[in-house]
Amino acid sequence: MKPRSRPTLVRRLVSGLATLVVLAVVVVANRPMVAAGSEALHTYQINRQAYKEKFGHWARLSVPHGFRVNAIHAALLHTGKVLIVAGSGNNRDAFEQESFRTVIYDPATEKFTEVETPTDVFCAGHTFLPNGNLLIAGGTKSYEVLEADVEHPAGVMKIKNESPDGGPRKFAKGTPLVSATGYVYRTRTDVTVPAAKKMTHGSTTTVHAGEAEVWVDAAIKGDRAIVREPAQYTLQGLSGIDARNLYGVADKITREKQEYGGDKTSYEFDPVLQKYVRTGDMRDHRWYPSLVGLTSGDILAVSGLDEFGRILPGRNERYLPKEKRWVAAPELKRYFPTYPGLHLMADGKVFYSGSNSGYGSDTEGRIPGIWDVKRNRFREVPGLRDPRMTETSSSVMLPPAQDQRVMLLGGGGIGESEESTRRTAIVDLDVKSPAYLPGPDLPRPARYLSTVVLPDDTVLTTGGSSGYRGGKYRGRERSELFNSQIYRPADNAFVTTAESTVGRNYHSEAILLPDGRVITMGGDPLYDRTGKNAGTFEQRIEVFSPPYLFGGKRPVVTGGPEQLTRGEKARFSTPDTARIATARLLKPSSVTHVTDTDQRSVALALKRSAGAVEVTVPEKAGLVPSGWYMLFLVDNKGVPSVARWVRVS
Ligand SMILES: [Cu+2]
Repeated sequence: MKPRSRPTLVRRLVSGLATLVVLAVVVVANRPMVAAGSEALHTYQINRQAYKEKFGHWARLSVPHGFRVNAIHAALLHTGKVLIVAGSGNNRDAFEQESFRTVIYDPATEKFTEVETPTDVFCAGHTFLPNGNLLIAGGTKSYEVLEADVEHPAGVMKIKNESPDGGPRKFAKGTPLVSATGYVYRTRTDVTVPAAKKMTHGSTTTVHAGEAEVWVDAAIKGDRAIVREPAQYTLQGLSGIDARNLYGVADKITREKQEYGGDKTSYEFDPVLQKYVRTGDMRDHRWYPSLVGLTSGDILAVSGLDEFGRILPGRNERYLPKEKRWVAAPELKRYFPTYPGLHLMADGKVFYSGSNSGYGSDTEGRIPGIWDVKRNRFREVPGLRDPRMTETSSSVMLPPAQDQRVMLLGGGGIGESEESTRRTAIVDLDVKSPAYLPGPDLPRPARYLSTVVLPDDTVLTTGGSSGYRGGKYRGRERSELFNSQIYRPADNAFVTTAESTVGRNYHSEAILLPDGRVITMGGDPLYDRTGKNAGTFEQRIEVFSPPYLFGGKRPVVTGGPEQLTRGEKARFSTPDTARIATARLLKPSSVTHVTDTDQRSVALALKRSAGAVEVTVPEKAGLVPSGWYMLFLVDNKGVPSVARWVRVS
């Protein structure tokens, strides 16, 4: 739905008067109806042109029944369509039935399309490649098992093979291993253990055992088969030399909670074919990784839980787009919590804002800083207020990217903490000793805020909740936030906008559309309104039209090249030359868990000429990474054009 054109004055007066008459009748004649009356008044208010001009307007998107999915991931493709990925959508039944969902929404035609989803990409990481494909890596290999549901003691067994001869050894699912005390544990899946490796240094030869990890579950229920210390286990049925060479070791076998396990599958999603195209697998399994593009053109995958639900101890890896494969990056070993908020800087370094989705250590990897990915050095950035509340916070590179300023917003305490903060903070990465400085407080404490860079150099913040996953906060059962606001970097202040009508917490996202509107999706409350039963995933979609869409006639871009080159000029024709004030390249969003390593707005130097503007693309790849962008021309009242898609290299 496009924003409606301005109705005539007469029509506005007539409809306004009619509503007022209805209201008066309702209030006077029917006192118990006053509440409904105030709702009608609210509806009247928010639909007034003057209101929309000041606060913008929210509208519900009608989604055909078959296309309602749990929007866990979303990205704007260069075809102008919105990729909405659920995978199993945080739904155990869907996971077990291998019902993985992806839909594409086209805002231009309002049509939805289903896309075949080969594996469970739920909780993968993603970022756009220079060719416009969306690299999607990782996902879910296994669902969590809560402590109360763990009946059989279980643990990760490392099966070792001391023999360099006889090649790799395969053990089928259900293979029994026996403890010294006689308890039996069975492998949960097939496992292949490589042969030992012989290493010769001069005259000495050493043998390095081959090893592979696998989940094992005790054959009996209850606590008796729990083992709390590291121990060795024998593989039942082996004899002679095999029994000596092949055995299991485990740190512990307990009835503790089993976390979600990561997957190592990786795809390039092709926006034109609308298809997942498999690439080489990742080296590690990753659940909740962040993917960030580097100036070299490589993509870095950082953090995540491994296939056994353990946080990766700093093992990161690189994707080589030309070869479509992943390689280990031991030179970039560095520990981060899951979904770290990473932003590529103009000089090629990577800023870690401190935003994250938790898991792992409560203290390690929580301090924001600048990561020099050439030397693997990390320089901490001090000054953050509420430094213990970075989990579920959001961070965004403020517009324009040339300012090299990142804002961090809200966040909550570690894990299922009920605490959250109103704090925002801004760091200027361009100064000699970057430090966070306080920004304006949010109207309310907030986690999971969606932040969207708009073409007029402002940032919309919407959604979120004060409590953990929309739940309890200071005595209330529900804590979703309906207030939205726009941050104006020029004034360092928030201005209030219209309120959304759908609450969104965990697993929600918002992205800028090429027509200047913002689409919001998702929300995954832990509990329902009573606070007692499981919550249901929010499948309704809303679209926000910012005030600038009611600010008058939009400038138009009528022609120009599709290909732009860094450091070079390009001409775009427009009948609105005289009033064009700025030109911006907006990198399309690719967002999950309020983490978006792509989103940024790059200012273009602008020269007006008759019937056209000439823009200059900045030179630095750290400022304007290769890929597809939306070119917006913005007039002197802050009204943006509809975007034109361009490809920068
Ligand atoms: Cu999640």
